[in-house]
Amino acid sequence: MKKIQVITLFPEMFDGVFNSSMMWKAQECKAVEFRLINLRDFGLGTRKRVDDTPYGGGDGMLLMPEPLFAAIEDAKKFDPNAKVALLTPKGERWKQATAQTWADGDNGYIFVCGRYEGYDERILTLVDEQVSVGDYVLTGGELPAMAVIDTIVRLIPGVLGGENSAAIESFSDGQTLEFPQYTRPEVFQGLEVPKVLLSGNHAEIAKWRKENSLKSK
Ligand code: 4HQ
Repeated sequence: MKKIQVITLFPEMFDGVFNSSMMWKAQECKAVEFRLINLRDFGLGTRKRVDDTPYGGGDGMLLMPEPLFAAIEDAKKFDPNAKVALLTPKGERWKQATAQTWADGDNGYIFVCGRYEGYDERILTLVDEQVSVGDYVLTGGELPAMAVIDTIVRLIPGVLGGENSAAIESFSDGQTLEFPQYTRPEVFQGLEVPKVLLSGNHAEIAKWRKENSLKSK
């Protein structure tokens, strides 16, 4: 069973996502175990402080090292072999092929979701992987973590049905995106389904689909 832990100041953001059908099924069939860690629990002092101003001046606040180190230590106690993944726009762009590697491996993951203007750079001494979901700036690492976790969990063997996973395999080489698809009705608001798809000619259909598959960037 793959252990996926998330360190965040907003654990409630994950409730809907972790209880959605695919994620729920993944936990039900013991493919994955989620653990949410509230960074606030490791805050300093009676005010449970987690952020402070940057040395050298500048706008905004940074996550302090002490609460993050303590939260990661707690996560490692639960799963000693887990890799620590930090969500950051400076990270390597998340790809389907990486999702496959992380789903296949035996180790769990600890996702660290930052807030504010970032974190004290010394946190990087505990980080194994820096991941970005794209070249834009979000308010926190929570939405990227949810996207990344979703891509991993659905690839864990047994999470999606047998027929499904076979279908995924043929299109998750990380290069090919899916061809256009249609369902009933044959004509909708004057828009027709391509004739070849109604032909019953499987060779022609396969050829059409190949020609109409997108190459990802
Ligand atoms: N963040 N891909 C967390 C991102 C981001 C991204 C900005 C991460 C804010 C605090 N994370 N900090 N893009 O925009 O992963």
